[in-house]
Amino acid sequence: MKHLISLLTLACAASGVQAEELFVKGVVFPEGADSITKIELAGRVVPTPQQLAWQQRPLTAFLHFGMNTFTNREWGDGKESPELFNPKSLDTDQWVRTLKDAGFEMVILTAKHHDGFCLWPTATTSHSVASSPWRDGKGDVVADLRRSCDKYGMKLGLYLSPWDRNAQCYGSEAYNDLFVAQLTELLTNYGKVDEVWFDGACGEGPNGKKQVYDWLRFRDTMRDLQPDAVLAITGDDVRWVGNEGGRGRETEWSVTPLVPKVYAFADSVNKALDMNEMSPSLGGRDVVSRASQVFWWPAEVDVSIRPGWFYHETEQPHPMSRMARIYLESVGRNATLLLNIPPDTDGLISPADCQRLAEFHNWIQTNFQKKQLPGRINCVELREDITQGQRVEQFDVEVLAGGSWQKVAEGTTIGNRRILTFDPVDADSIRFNILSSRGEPRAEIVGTYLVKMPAAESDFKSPYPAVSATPVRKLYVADKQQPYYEIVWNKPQTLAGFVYTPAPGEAGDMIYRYDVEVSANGKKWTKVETTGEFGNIAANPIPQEVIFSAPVKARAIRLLIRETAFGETLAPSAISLTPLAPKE
Ligand code: FUL
Repeated sequence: MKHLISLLTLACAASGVQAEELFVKGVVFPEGADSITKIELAGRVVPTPQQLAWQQRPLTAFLHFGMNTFTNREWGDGKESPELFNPKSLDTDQWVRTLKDAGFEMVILTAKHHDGFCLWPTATTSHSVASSPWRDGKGDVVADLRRSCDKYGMKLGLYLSPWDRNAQCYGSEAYNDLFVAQLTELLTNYGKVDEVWFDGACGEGPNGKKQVYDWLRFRDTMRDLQPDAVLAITGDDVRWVGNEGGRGRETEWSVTPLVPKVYAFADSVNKALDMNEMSPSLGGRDVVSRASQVFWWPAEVDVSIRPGWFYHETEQPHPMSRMARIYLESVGRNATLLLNIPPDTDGLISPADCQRLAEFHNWIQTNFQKKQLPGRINCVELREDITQGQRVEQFDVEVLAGGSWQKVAEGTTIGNRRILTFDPVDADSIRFNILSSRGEPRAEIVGTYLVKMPAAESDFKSPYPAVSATPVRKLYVADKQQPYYEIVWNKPQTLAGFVYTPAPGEAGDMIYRYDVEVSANGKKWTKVETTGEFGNIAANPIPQEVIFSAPVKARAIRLLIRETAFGETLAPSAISLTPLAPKE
């Protein structure tokens, strides 16, 4: 099947098509259905009204703020004193105004992260703002944010971490009750909530036990209390794209056989299909043909404007070249962008982030607002009418230039929005050919642009200078069988800390828990860090900077491995370790 749709005849593309039965949110294939039937039915799965509204809002801001902001960590261990939480000038109006001006339509706050500290005065635990010095324990960050959202016309979403490293009852049924009670407070006392985010990370609680979550009960609580909200990640409305680096897939299906965790059969079916959120193909003919049902489960790209999710003084926002790429590879690849902007220790969005947000907004406005007709162009935006399903499987785009048609772009999926860039060309006309689809496609070109990509700039650099080091040697401590990496110098060095850069790849090749020792003579060793954690390293494998509480003088340093991100005491095959000197 080959359709030619020119820019001028787009509006007619869908006319004359017979009404077909559509399946909201998912469809179970009839027993014994063949692949052709399955593909055809998959093309008729459509979003719920809540999912549709959500997919049509391209930009949501994430606000990672809480105990980690004050301890300078990515994952807290739940033992932090509430005394540490004390933002001097917390101003949610500044957050929301900044984000509104930058084009965001919703903000999602980490009401509770894995350390269990609650940003609202919950009745469920004393581990909350009520026990902190901030506003003499009378503050409520969620209530402040609600007021600011109302003031500026912003939607509100809430992140409530199921993993809780503080709750004593974690690892028992009582924790599910506690979680439901927290959810009930948040979804009852703070007005309309449009997205609820249940993170997928699940480690041990304070007793070393893991929790069996009652996902269905959590979901039903949310549906009862906020029926218009979508449930993200471990819910069945919004899917995690599979990485925290800001990349949607080139082939990104909103219809997938991957079963959301909320269903009891998720693990067995996903295992049989050999699929998870990170799989490269989530909705192609190959996987749909093997499945017995499919879901409308569209992707959300969550990524931070900085390397970490929480504010760290030594980090800087990504350069505009990276921000532009993130936009094209999220919003431009059939996903929404959930961009994290972490408020700082004062409780404000930092000046550097405000500036980057303004530049980001300006770049989008300047490059994508004017839907110019062909002339000089290097970008095309395509859309499918997803109210009728996601159907296009293969297409290309041609321009008429110098009297002949030439192909400038090609792709597989379109979905809600697909943006493709190519070398600039002076075009008299443009056409879009659908080469393969699941039933009658409804797709169109919505704009052509001449996009100016920001000049490439390198990303984050540590403000601590590197100490020149002899190559890392990998050795084993014989008695404990605890592998370690060691660096030795022939004269003493002053060390402020180090950076460990995980090699991209498997979680088993990344260090999660570690100790650090230094030595003046290579014989006697002193621990400078015990059971440190590179929190969230598997999902977000960025360089991990560790700064010691005070600089140390040493001739050798060791990084001892307690656990990889895969939970084993093994040495990754290769690591990159850079010792740091104090700042000048
Ligand atoms: C992850 C968490 O572990 C991170 O800390 C962060 O909250 C990110 C958005 O989700 O799974």
